[in-house]
Amino acid sequence: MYRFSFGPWNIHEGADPFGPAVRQSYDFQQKLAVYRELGFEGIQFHDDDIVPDIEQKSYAEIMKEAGAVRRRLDELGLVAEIVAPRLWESERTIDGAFTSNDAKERAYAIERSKQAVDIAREMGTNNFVLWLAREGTYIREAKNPVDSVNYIVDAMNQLLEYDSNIRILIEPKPNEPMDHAYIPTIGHTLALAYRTIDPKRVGGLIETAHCILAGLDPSDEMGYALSFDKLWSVHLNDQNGLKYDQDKSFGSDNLRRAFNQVRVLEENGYGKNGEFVGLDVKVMRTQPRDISYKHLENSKKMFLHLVDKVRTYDKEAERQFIAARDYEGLDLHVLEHLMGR
Ligand code: 3MF
Ligand code: MG
Ligand code: MG
Repeated sequence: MYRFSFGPWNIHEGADPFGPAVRQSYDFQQKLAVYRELGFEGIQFHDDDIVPDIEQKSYAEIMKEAGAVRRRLDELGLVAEIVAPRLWESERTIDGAFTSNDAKERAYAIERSKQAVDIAREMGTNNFVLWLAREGTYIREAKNPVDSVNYIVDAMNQLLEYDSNIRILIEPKPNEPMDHAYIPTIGHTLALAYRTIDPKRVGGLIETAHCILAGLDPSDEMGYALSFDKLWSVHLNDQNGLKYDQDKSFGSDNLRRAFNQVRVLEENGYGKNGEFVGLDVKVMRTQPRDISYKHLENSKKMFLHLVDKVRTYDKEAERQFIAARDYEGLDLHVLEHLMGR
C-alpha cells in the first residue's frame, strides 16, 4: 500500500514568467479538501506554506500559527511529510542563501532554516528538505566553488547539531533558477552527506524532472540512492527534454521511463519505512479552475497503473532474454508489456 503526498504549491493560479495568474486561488482550507477528495495523506510544506508572510512575523506568532495548522491536519487525518525553508524568495537571499557572498545573508539563511526545523517539529515530521535553489552562480567568477561547498556543509552541520532528530533531505537540481547549481545530482548530495557530522541523517529527495535536466536517467538516480538506503522522498513528475523545469504529470512524456522509476521503487521496498510517493507537478496553464487539480489525480493514477504493470511483468522472460544477451528481444518485451500486448 503506497501513501501519496504533494505540496500545496502544486495547486496554483497558472502564472508563468511570461504571463500572470489565470485562475482564482484556492485558499489553504480548499486545498486540504482536495487532498481528502483525491486520497492523498501527506503534505509537503515550505515554511511559508504553513505560515504565510513569515518574514513579517515574530517567532511566537509563527509557532502559534504552525500549531493551529498541525491541529487542523490532525482533525482531517492528514500528515506533514516534509518541511522545507523557502530560502529563495527573500530579499536577503538574492545572491544565494548558504552560499551568499555576504556573511550577514548566510547567517540569515541559517537562522531561517533553524526556525523551519522548529516548525517541522511542531508539524510532527523529522524530514527537513533543502532544495538549494540559489546555491549556484549566474557567472562562474561570481563565487568561489570550494568556499561555497564548505558553506553548505557548515550550514548542514549547524542544523544537525541544532536538532538531534531531524534528518536532512537534499533535493538536487542542476540549474534553474541558477545557471549552474553546486549540488546538481544525487551523487553530489550523497558525497556531501559524508562530509557532515552525522552522515546517517543526511539523504536525498529525487525529482524526476531534475534528473532529466541533468541529462541523467531518473530510475538510475533513484537506484543509486536506494543502494545507499538514502532515498527518503521523491518528486515524481515528467519532463520533455532539456528546457525549463516543466513538472509535467507523471508518465505523461515518457511512459517507459515512468515504468522504470516505479519498478526501481517497488522492487526495492520504497515506502516500507513510511516513505511517501511524493509528486511535484504543475497543471497546464490552460486548465479551468474547477478542474485544475487533474494533474495530481492523473499522476497518482498513472503511478498505480504502473505498479500494476510492474507486478504483472514477465520477469522469467526477461531473465531468458538477459541470459541470451538478446537485448533487442528484451526491448520489444518491455514495449509490448507497456502496450498491453
Ligand atoms: C523546484 C522544486 C521545488 C521543491 C520544493 C521542495 C518549488 O524545481 O522542485 O518546488 O520541490 O521547494 O523542496
Ligand atoms: Mg521541478
Ligand atoms: Mg521538487
